[in-house]
Amino acid sequence: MRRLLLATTLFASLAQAAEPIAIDVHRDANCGCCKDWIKHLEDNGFAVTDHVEPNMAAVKAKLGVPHRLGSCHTGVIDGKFVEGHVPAADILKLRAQPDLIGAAVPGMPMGSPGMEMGDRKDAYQVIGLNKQGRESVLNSYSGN
Ligand SMILES: [Cu+2]
Repeated sequence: MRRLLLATTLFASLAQAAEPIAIDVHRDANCGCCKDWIKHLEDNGFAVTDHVEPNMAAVKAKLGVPHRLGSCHTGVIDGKFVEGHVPAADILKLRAQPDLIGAAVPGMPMGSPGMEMGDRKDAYQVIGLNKQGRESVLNSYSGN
């Protein structure tokens, strides 16, 4: 009986750990790399609500994404923006920092999630933005 209870408890906590993380993604209808990024998120435990938008510039302006940090798609999680090809692990970092209003991988660097091009890798950084408009480096990836 005791063993059964333990097994049940263990199963319950595992199920909880596997709970998907909800994120909204706004993208243009014809954006292929956006779909590949969504796939990357889903493969890493996110539940994506996909929004096809006629005007991404308007969406970015509304969500407070600065022009200099712009990329293709824009995600929203816990009210924070996730701009461009941000790796799933760095979205978790963003969530853990209450002072940040968003994170971005500006442009479309080769080798970032959803931008795989064989072995080609650009160096890129994940930039965090705080309420005061100050940027910080959340993570750095090296190129080849
Ligand atoms: Cu892209």
